[in-house]
Amino acid sequence: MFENNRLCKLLNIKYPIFQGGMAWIGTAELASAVSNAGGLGIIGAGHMPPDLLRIEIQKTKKWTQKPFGVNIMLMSPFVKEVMQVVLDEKVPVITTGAGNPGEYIPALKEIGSKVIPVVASVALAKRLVRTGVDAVVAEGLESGGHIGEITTMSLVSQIVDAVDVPVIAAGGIGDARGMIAAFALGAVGVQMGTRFVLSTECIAHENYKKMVLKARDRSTVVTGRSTGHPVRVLSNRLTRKFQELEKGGASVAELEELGAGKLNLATHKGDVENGSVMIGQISGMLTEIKPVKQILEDIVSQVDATVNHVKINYK
Ligand code: TUI
Repeated sequence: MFENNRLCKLLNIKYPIFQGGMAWIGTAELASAVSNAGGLGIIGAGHMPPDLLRIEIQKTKKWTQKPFGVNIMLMSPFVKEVMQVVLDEKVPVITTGAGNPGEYIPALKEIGSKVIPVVASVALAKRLVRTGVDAVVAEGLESGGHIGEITTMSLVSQIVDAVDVPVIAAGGIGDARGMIAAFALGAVGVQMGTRFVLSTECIAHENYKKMVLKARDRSTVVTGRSTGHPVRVLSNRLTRKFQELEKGGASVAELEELGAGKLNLATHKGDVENGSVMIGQISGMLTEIKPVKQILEDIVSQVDATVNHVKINYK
Protein backbone atom coordinates (compact mmCIF):
# COMPACT_ATOMS: atom_id res chain seq x y z
CA MET A 1 0.00 0.00 0.00
CA PHE A 2 2.85 2.41 0.75
CA GLU A 3 5.31 1.13 -1.90
CA ASN A 4 5.95 4.64 -3.22
CA ASN A 5 5.80 6.47 0.11
CA ARG A 6 8.94 8.63 0.56
CA LEU A 7 9.41 7.70 4.19
CA CYS A 8 8.92 3.96 3.65
CA LYS A 9 11.50 4.07 0.86
CA LEU A 10 13.96 6.15 2.91
CA LEU A 11 13.87 3.80 5.90
CA ASN A 12 12.88 0.51 4.26
CA ILE A 13 9.72 0.09 6.36
CA LYS A 14 6.25 -1.17 5.40
CA TYR A 15 4.07 1.52 7.01
CA PRO A 16 5.00 5.24 7.44
CA ILE A 17 4.23 5.09 11.15
CA PHE A 18 6.73 5.86 13.94
CA GLN A 19 6.23 4.91 17.56
CA GLY A 20 7.27 7.97 19.56
CA GLY A 21 10.40 7.24 21.62
CA MET A 22 8.91 7.58 25.09
CA ALA A 23 11.15 7.77 28.18
CA TRP A 24 10.85 4.68 30.46
CA ILE A 25 8.15 2.96 28.34
CA GLY A 26 9.64 3.10 24.84
CA THR A 27 11.56 -0.09 25.68
CA ALA A 28 12.90 -2.94 23.53
CA GLU A 29 9.57 -4.76 24.04
CA LEU A 30 7.54 -1.98 22.43
CA ALA A 31 10.11 -0.88 19.83
CA SER A 32 10.72 -4.42 18.50
CA ALA A 33 6.96 -5.13 18.35
CA VAL A 34 6.34 -1.97 16.29
CA SER A 35 9.24 -2.68 13.93
CA ASN A 36 8.20 -6.32 13.52
CA ALA A 37 4.66 -5.18 12.66
CA GLY A 38 5.93 -2.88 9.87
CA GLY A 39 6.27 0.52 11.57
CA LEU A 40 9.38 2.11 13.05
CA GLY A 41 9.83 1.20 16.71
CA ILE A 42 11.86 3.72 18.69
CA ILE A 43 13.59 3.21 22.04
CA GLY A 44 13.17 6.27 24.27
CA ALA A 45 16.53 7.08 25.88
CA GLY A 46 15.03 9.76 28.16
CA HIS A 47 17.41 10.18 31.10
CA MET A 48 18.69 6.60 30.73
CA PRO A 49 22.35 5.98 31.64
CA PRO A 50 24.43 4.83 28.63
CA ASP A 51 25.02 1.23 29.82
CA LEU A 52 21.27 0.63 30.17
CA LEU A 53 20.60 2.09 26.74
CA ARG A 54 23.17 -0.27 25.23
CA ILE A 55 21.34 -3.26 26.77
CA GLU A 56 18.00 -1.99 25.41
CA ILE A 57 19.49 -1.61 21.90
CA GLN A 58 20.99 -5.10 22.03
CA LYS A 59 17.66 -6.61 23.12
CA THR A 60 15.89 -4.83 20.26
CA LYS A 61 18.44 -6.16 17.76
CA LYS A 62 17.81 -9.66 19.08
CA TRP A 63 14.02 -9.35 18.83
CA THR A 64 13.71 -7.73 15.39
CA GLN A 65 15.63 -7.86 12.12
CA LYS A 66 13.80 -4.75 10.90
CA PRO A 67 15.00 -1.12 11.15
CA PHE A 68 14.42 0.57 14.51
CA GLY A 69 15.35 3.86 16.12
CA VAL A 70 16.55 5.50 19.32
CA ASN A 71 15.19 8.84 20.51
CA ILE A 72 17.77 10.93 22.28
CA MET A 73 16.44 13.43 24.79
CA LEU A 74 18.84 16.35 24.45
CA MET A 75 18.22 17.60 28.02
CA SER A 76 19.57 14.31 29.44
CA PRO A 77 22.65 14.66 31.66
CA PHE A 78 24.08 11.67 29.72
CA VAL A 79 23.56 13.06 26.23
CA LYS A 80 27.22 12.86 25.14
CA GLU A 81 27.70 9.27 26.40
CA VAL A 82 24.36 8.19 24.97
CA MET A 83 25.38 9.58 21.56
CA GLN A 84 28.54 7.48 21.76
CA VAL A 85 26.45 4.35 22.45
CA VAL A 86 24.24 4.87 19.38
CA LEU A 87 27.36 5.46 17.27
CA ASP A 88 29.02 2.25 18.60
CA GLU A 89 25.83 0.26 18.03
CA LYS A 90 25.22 1.78 14.56
CA VAL A 91 21.54 2.39 15.30
CA PRO A 92 19.74 2.73 11.93
CA VAL A 93 17.54 5.74 12.84
CA ILE A 94 18.12 8.49 15.40
CA THR A 95 15.40 10.89 16.44
CA THR A 96 16.04 13.67 18.94
CA GLY A 97 13.84 15.76 21.20
CA ALA A 98 13.78 18.70 23.59
CA GLY A 99 16.57 20.68 21.96
CA ASN A 100 18.80 21.37 18.96
CA PRO A 101 20.86 18.31 17.91
CA GLY A 102 22.97 20.28 15.37
CA GLU A 103 26.40 19.52 16.86
CA TYR A 104 25.81 15.73 16.79
CA ILE A 105 24.53 15.41 13.21
CA PRO A 106 27.86 15.04 11.31
CA ALA A 107 29.02 12.05 13.42
CA LEU A 108 25.65 10.30 13.08
CA LYS A 109 25.55 10.85 9.31
CA GLU A 110 29.15 9.64 9.06
CA ILE A 111 28.20 6.12 10.27
CA GLY A 112 25.13 6.01 8.00
CA SER A 113 22.35 6.53 10.56
CA LYS A 114 19.28 8.33 9.32
CA VAL A 115 18.81 11.45 11.45
CA ILE A 116 15.26 12.68 12.06
CA PRO A 117 14.95 15.41 14.71
CA VAL A 118 11.65 16.20 16.39
CA VAL A 119 10.99 19.91 16.07
CA ALA A 120 8.27 22.22 17.33
CA SER A 121 9.05 25.29 15.18
CA VAL A 122 9.68 26.23 11.55
CA ALA A 123 12.93 28.00 12.48
CA LEU A 124 14.55 24.89 13.97
CA ALA A 125 13.29 22.70 11.10
CA LYS A 126 14.92 25.02 8.52
CA ARG A 127 18.19 25.27 10.46
CA LEU A 128 18.47 21.48 10.82
CA VAL A 129 17.61 20.75 7.19
CA ARG A 130 20.61 22.92 6.22
CA THR A 131 22.83 20.56 8.28
CA GLY A 132 21.67 17.55 6.24
CA VAL A 133 19.01 15.76 8.30
CA ASP A 134 17.03 13.11 6.41
CA ALA A 135 13.51 14.10 7.55
CA VAL A 136 11.86 15.97 10.44
CA VAL A 137 9.07 15.11 12.85
CA ALA A 138 6.80 18.17 13.26
CA GLU A 139 5.36 17.79 16.74
CA GLY A 140 2.36 19.85 17.83
CA LEU A 141 1.40 20.77 21.37
CA GLU A 142 -1.28 18.07 21.54
CA SER A 143 1.53 15.61 22.33
CA GLY A 144 2.35 14.22 25.73
CA GLY A 145 5.56 15.04 27.57
CA HIS A 146 7.83 17.94 26.62
CA ILE A 147 6.05 20.18 24.10
CA GLY A 148 6.38 23.34 22.03
CA GLU A 149 3.83 26.13 21.51
CA ILE A 150 2.19 25.41 18.13
CA THR A 151 -0.65 23.02 17.32
CA THR A 152 -0.14 20.13 14.91
CA MET A 153 -2.61 21.66 12.42
CA SER A 154 -0.67 24.92 12.23
CA LEU A 155 2.83 23.48 12.51
CA VAL A 156 2.77 20.67 9.94
CA SER A 157 1.62 22.80 6.98
CA GLN A 158 4.15 25.52 7.78
CA ILE A 159 7.06 23.08 8.09
CA VAL A 160 5.99 21.26 4.90
CA ASP A 161 6.16 24.61 3.07
CA ALA A 162 9.51 25.54 4.60
CA VAL A 163 11.61 22.39 3.97
CA ASP A 164 12.15 19.88 1.17
CA VAL A 165 12.77 16.75 3.30
CA PRO A 166 9.93 14.38 4.29
CA VAL A 167 7.83 15.65 7.21
CA ILE A 168 6.30 13.29 9.75
CA ALA A 169 3.34 14.70 11.72
CA ALA A 170 3.04 14.12 15.47
CA GLY A 171 0.71 15.32 18.20
CA GLY A 172 -2.97 14.40 18.48
CA ILE A 173 -2.84 11.49 16.04
CA GLY A 174 -4.29 8.17 17.19
CA ASP A 175 -6.33 6.65 14.38
CA ALA A 176 -6.90 6.56 10.62
CA ARG A 177 -8.65 9.94 10.62
CA GLY A 178 -5.61 11.55 12.19
CA MET A 179 -3.30 9.89 9.69
CA ILE A 180 -5.41 11.03 6.71
CA ALA A 181 -5.45 14.56 8.16
CA ALA A 182 -1.65 14.43 8.38
CA PHE A 183 -1.43 13.41 4.71
CA ALA A 184 -3.82 16.24 3.83
CA LEU A 185 -1.43 18.71 5.50
CA GLY A 186 1.45 17.42 3.37
CA ALA A 187 3.09 15.04 5.83
CA VAL A 188 4.35 11.69 4.48
CA GLY A 189 3.89 9.79 7.72
CA VAL A 190 2.91 10.02 11.36
CA GLN A 191 4.43 9.49 14.78
CA MET A 192 2.18 8.29 17.60
CA GLY A 193 3.06 7.89 21.27
CA THR A 194 -0.19 7.82 23.21
CA ARG A 195 -1.79 5.18 20.92
CA PHE A 196 1.13 2.82 21.67
CA VAL A 197 0.96 3.36 25.44
CA LEU A 198 -2.37 1.54 25.17
CA SER A 199 -0.79 -1.54 23.58
CA THR A 200 -0.40 -5.00 25.06
CA GLU A 201 3.36 -4.83 24.56
CA CYS A 202 3.88 -1.48 26.34
CA ILE A 203 5.35 -2.21 29.78
CA ALA A 204 3.73 0.80 31.51
CA HIS A 205 2.15 -0.10 34.89
CA GLU A 206 -1.52 -1.11 34.61
CA ASN A 207 -2.54 1.90 36.75
CA TYR A 208 -0.94 4.16 34.12
CA LYS A 209 -2.83 2.47 31.29
CA LYS A 210 -6.11 2.53 33.27
CA MET A 211 -5.78 6.27 33.91
CA VAL A 212 -5.07 6.90 30.21
CA LEU A 213 -8.14 4.82 29.25
CA LYS A 214 -10.29 7.00 31.56
CA ALA A 215 -8.93 10.28 30.19
CA ARG A 216 -11.29 12.70 28.46
CA ASP A 217 -10.60 15.58 26.08
CA ARG A 218 -9.67 18.03 28.88
CA SER A 219 -7.91 15.61 31.23
CA THR A 220 -4.37 16.76 30.41
CA VAL A 221 -2.73 19.96 31.66
CA VAL A 222 0.59 21.63 30.88
CA THR A 223 2.94 22.19 33.80
CA GLY A 224 6.34 23.83 33.80
CA ARG A 225 5.63 26.76 31.48
CA SER A 226 7.36 29.05 34.01
CA THR A 227 10.53 26.89 33.94
CA GLY A 228 10.80 27.06 30.15
CA HIS A 229 10.19 23.31 29.88
CA PRO A 230 6.45 22.81 29.45
CA VAL A 231 5.25 19.22 29.87
CA ARG A 232 1.80 17.79 29.06
CA VAL A 233 0.55 15.30 31.70
CA LEU A 234 -2.72 13.99 33.09
CA SER A 235 -4.08 16.23 35.83
CA ASN A 236 -3.55 14.67 39.29
CA ARG A 237 -2.31 15.46 42.82
CA LEU A 238 1.20 16.17 41.50
CA THR A 239 0.02 18.69 38.87
CA ARG A 240 -2.16 20.49 41.44
CA LYS A 241 0.85 20.81 43.76
CA PHE A 242 2.98 22.00 40.83
CA GLN A 243 0.37 24.61 39.83
CA GLU A 244 0.15 25.90 43.42
CA LEU A 245 3.93 26.29 43.58
CA GLU A 246 4.02 27.97 40.14
CA LYS A 247 1.27 30.42 41.20
CA GLY A 248 3.14 31.19 44.40
CA GLY A 249 6.21 32.22 42.37
CA ALA A 250 8.41 29.24 43.29
CA SER A 251 11.94 29.18 41.86
CA VAL A 252 12.86 26.99 38.89
CA ALA A 253 15.02 24.88 41.24
CA GLU A 254 12.05 24.21 43.57
CA LEU A 255 9.81 23.24 40.65
CA GLU A 256 12.44 21.00 39.12
CA GLU A 257 12.94 19.28 42.46
CA LEU A 258 9.22 18.50 42.66
CA GLY A 259 9.37 16.97 39.14
CA ALA A 260 12.48 14.83 39.66
CA GLY A 261 11.94 11.06 39.39
CA LYS A 262 8.19 11.43 38.99
CA LEU A 263 7.86 9.80 35.55
CA ASN A 264 9.21 6.44 36.75
CA LEU A 265 6.99 6.68 39.84
CA ALA A 266 3.96 6.61 37.51
CA THR A 267 5.18 4.35 34.67
CA HIS A 268 6.80 1.63 36.82
CA LYS A 269 5.55 1.94 40.41
CA GLY A 270 1.99 2.77 39.32
CA ASP A 271 1.59 5.82 41.60
CA VAL A 272 -0.49 7.84 39.16
CA GLU A 273 -1.52 10.49 41.72
CA ASN A 274 1.95 11.55 42.89
CA GLY A 275 3.76 10.60 39.67
CA SER A 276 3.94 12.27 36.26
CA VAL A 277 1.51 10.67 33.79
CA MET A 278 2.80 12.10 30.51
CA ILE A 279 0.25 11.55 27.73
CA GLY A 280 -1.19 13.35 24.69
CA GLN A 281 -4.60 15.00 24.27
CA ILE A 282 -5.77 12.17 21.97
CA SER A 283 -5.97 9.94 25.08
CA GLY A 284 -9.57 11.19 25.41
CA MET A 285 -10.47 9.31 22.20
CA LEU A 286 -8.82 5.98 23.05
CA THR A 287 -10.86 3.24 24.71
CA GLU A 288 -8.99 0.00 24.08
CA ILE A 289 -5.69 -1.73 24.77
CA LYS A 290 -4.70 -3.71 21.65
CA PRO A 291 -1.65 -5.62 20.40
CA VAL A 292 0.74 -3.41 18.40
CA LYS A 293 0.16 -5.41 15.19
CA GLN A 294 -3.57 -4.81 15.44
CA ILE A 295 -3.11 -1.08 16.15
CA LEU A 296 -1.04 -0.70 12.97
CA GLU A 297 -3.21 -2.91 10.78
CA ASP A 298 -6.47 -1.30 11.91
CA ILE A 299 -5.12 2.16 11.10
CA VAL A 300 -3.66 1.36 7.68
CA SER A 301 -6.70 -0.67 6.56
CA GLN A 302 -9.02 2.17 7.59
CA VAL A 303 -6.82 4.74 5.84
CA ASP A 304 -6.97 2.62 2.69
CA ALA A 305 -10.73 2.11 2.88
CA THR A 306 -11.47 5.77 3.61
CA VAL A 307 -9.15 7.28 1.03
CA ASN A 308 -10.27 4.91 -1.72
CA HIS A 309 -13.95 5.55 -1.11
CA VAL A 310 -13.60 9.27 -0.43
CA LYS A 311 -15.60 9.33 2.76
CA ILE A 312 -14.50 12.83 3.64
CA ASN A 313 -17.56 15.07 4.19
CA TYR A 314 -16.48 18.09 2.21
CA LYS A 315 -19.82 19.02 0.64
O1 TUI B 1 11.10 15.41 23.49
C1 TUI B 1 9.89 15.40 23.36
N1 TUI B 1 9.07 14.96 24.32
C2 TUI B 1 9.46 14.47 25.55
S1 TUI B 1 11.05 14.27 26.08
C3 TUI B 1 10.52 13.68 27.53
S2 TUI B 1 11.62 13.15 28.78
C4 TUI B 1 11.35 14.18 30.07
N2 TUI B 1 11.50 13.63 31.24
C5 TUI B 1 11.30 14.37 32.34
C6 TUI B 1 10.95 15.70 32.26
C7 TUI B 1 10.79 16.27 31.03
C8 TUI B 1 10.98 15.50 29.92
C9 TUI B 1 9.18 13.66 27.56
N3 TUI B 1 8.61 14.09 26.43
N4 TUI B 1 9.31 15.83 22.23
C10 TUI B 1 10.06 16.41 21.18
C11 TUI B 1 10.02 17.87 21.28
N5 TUI B 1 11.07 18.64 21.16
N6 TUI B 1 8.94 18.61 21.55
C12 TUI B 1 9.34 19.90 21.56
C13 TUI B 1 10.69 19.90 21.31
C14 TUI B 1 11.57 21.01 21.23
C15 TUI B 1 11.36 22.15 21.99
C16 TUI B 1 12.24 23.21 21.90
C17 TUI B 1 12.68 20.93 20.40
C18 TUI B 1 13.56 22.00 20.34
C19 TUI B 1 13.33 23.10 21.09
O2 TUI B 1 14.15 24.20 21.04
C20 TUI B 1 15.48 24.03 20.66
C21 TUI B 1 16.04 25.26 20.06
O3 TUI B 1 17.24 25.45 20.25
O4 TUI B 1 15.27 25.96 19.38
